[in-house]
Amino acid sequence: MQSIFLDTLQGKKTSRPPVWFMRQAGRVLPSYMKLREKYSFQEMMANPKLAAQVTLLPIHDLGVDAAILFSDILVIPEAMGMDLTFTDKGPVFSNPLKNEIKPEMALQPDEKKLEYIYENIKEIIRTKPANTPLIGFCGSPLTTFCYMVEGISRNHTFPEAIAMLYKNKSTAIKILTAITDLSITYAQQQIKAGIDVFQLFETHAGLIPESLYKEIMLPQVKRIAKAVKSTGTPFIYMPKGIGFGLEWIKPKFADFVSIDWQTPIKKARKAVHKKVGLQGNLDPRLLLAPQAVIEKELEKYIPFGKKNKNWIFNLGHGLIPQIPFENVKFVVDWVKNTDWQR
Ligand code: 1CP
Repeated sequence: MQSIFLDTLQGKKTSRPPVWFMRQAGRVLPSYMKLREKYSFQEMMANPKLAAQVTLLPIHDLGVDAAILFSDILVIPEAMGMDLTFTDKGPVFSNPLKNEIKPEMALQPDEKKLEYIYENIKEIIRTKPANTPLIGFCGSPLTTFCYMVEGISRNHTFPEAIAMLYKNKSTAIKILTAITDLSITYAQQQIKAGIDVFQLFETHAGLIPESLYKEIMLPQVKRIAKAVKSTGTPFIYMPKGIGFGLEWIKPKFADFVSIDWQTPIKKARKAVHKKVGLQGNLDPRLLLAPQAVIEKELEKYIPFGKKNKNWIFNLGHGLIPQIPFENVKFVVDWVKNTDWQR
């Protein structure tokens, strides 16, 4: 049996859309929370057996059509020499770049610091059920840069990081280039270790004007995309808040684009090149509502799913910790059992 997820990515006709969720391997799973009582997030990432186990929890517990590597986008700054801790309030860097006089000089990229992740990938591949595709990922340069400059995420606005793009553009570009260079090596090594698909998480695309994104960020993002696509690995781009920038996404750049919950999926379909597939875009907060309310919203996707075969069911952003496991499972079962009339 082939994978419905890989078939869809390759443009084949399938009886239903494949389904997986961003942040599926985390706090909505009771099995994950049980492991977290014993181990910290960083302990689990550093242990190939635990990292593989957590990566595969959503396959066993939810029945999703793909696994995503259990890791974090902030391993790139860590491999550039920044001291990172995952606290209950989120990730924190002890030495944010905003405190450095010459921030570009403070970074010391060391690709060897990422090697443990390739070992985790190999362990996942050894232990995963047959035909379970594995998604590898990294953060997009802007999103990674925001955390590196500010050190923490305060209301997701990152004013000092964004200000640096205007006040100290050449320094910002040097940092963004260094992030991109290491991300390219990282993506290539994930592919070598055996991932099937690569997703680039640009959570904070909507923080800057479209023109600035196009000028500074897009060239870097395209370098990562090219490095991935040149290996024949499907490339999914998730630019949350990109707005009209969806029009830039052509097949040469990305195979699929993940649509945020702000953008109506039908409008996204019109904006994005027709040969680029879509992923998305249910509002994760809907999953806090009763199942009857969830089902009504899900039904609205049927006409879209009937017409559009190059579509992967997902959320418009990651699962949030408050969401009940039963509601996540309800969505997976609904997508799998609905007659999509294809
Ligand atoms: O305490 C814990 O158990 C740790 C919680 C946690 C988990 C499970 C963090 C801290 N990261 C992760 C895993 C993670 N992060 C994955 C793995 C697979 C999956 O389940 O999807 C992925 C793909 C990420 C990516 C990530 N990390 C992004 C981009 C995607 C997104 O959701 O926007 C971002 C912005 C981060 C930073 C981060 N790491 C962790 C937290 C709590 C945050 C967000 C901080 C913030 O901005 O508020």
